[in-house]
Amino acid sequence: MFKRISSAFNALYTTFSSSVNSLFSSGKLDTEALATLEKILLQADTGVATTQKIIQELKKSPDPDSKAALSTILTQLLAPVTYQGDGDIILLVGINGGGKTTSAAKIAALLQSQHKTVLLAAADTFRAAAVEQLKLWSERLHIPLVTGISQQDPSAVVYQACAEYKKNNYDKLIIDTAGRLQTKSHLMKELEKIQRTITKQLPDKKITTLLVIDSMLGQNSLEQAKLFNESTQLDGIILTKTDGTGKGGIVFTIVDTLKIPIAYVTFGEQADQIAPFNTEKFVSSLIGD
Ligand SMILES: Nc1nc2c(ncn2[C@@H]2O[C@H](COP(=O)(O)OP(=O)(O)OP(=O)(O)O)[C@@H](O)[C@H]2O)c(=O)[nH]1
Ligand SMILES: [Mg+2]
Repeated sequence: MFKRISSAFNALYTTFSSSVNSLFSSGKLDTEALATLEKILLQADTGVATTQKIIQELKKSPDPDSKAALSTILTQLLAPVTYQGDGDIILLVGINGGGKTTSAAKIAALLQSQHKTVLLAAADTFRAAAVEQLKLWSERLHIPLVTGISQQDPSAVVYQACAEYKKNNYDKLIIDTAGRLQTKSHLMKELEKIQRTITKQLPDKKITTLLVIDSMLGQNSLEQAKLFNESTQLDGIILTKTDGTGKGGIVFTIVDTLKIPIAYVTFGEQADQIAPFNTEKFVSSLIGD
């Protein structure tokens, strides 16, 4: 399990990587080559503002023709925001279909493989199927799960889960939430209530709130992230479905624009298809050494 970290990044960088490498192999980066690089960055979903920043930095670099210069610029762009690691309580939030429930199971499996005791909580009481989905994972992975009944207040499930977590001294509690409620403000209020419930129940525990984003949504994912970031304190992002994109540039846009670190990258539908994000590894996979 969990030996596939490189393949997590593979899908994100392959197109980008081969284009960048062929560009630098021709030696000098003239105006035309810089325009091509700009195009490659934009096609990889880097976004206009961040792309401009990268190109400007490269022009200013004493050695703009070297891949090393680009590598340094990209690393520096990501470096100021690094993920501080998982707290005791991991709360997954995001728009419906992004991959919250699957990511909850994947993180639970990853932590379990590190010999941590894990409790899952199904706080998406909005849809009965959502609870069933997490229940299946819980059975498959042999990880205990706290559920409520359909339409129950999600915070009531979280309350129960916190009590169970405390009582049996678990290392980690992972909470799956709903992606869709009546309105966006309902959703945000619900998340605030869940966070308040945890803080009240477990005042000494560190809560990590992770926004789950579908990488296939490209620039739209940035809009989603902004929306959540406005009303919730986010500690990191889980970028999902990287197996379907080839557009690793979104990583730079998210980090550069929102200053939120990428915590995990997920790919595929198996429990072990998740990798902690690592800046150096990501940049070197992207443009080679
Ligand atoms: N290929 C691929 N599919 C994924 C990945 N993560 C999740 N999925 C699939 O995407 C779909 C939605 O995932 P869920 O985990 O149910 O998403 P969610 O955010 O919980 O959705 P809601 O509960 O509706 O808010 C499911 O079919 C998952 O199997 C991934 O990393 N790669
Ligand atoms: Mg779900």
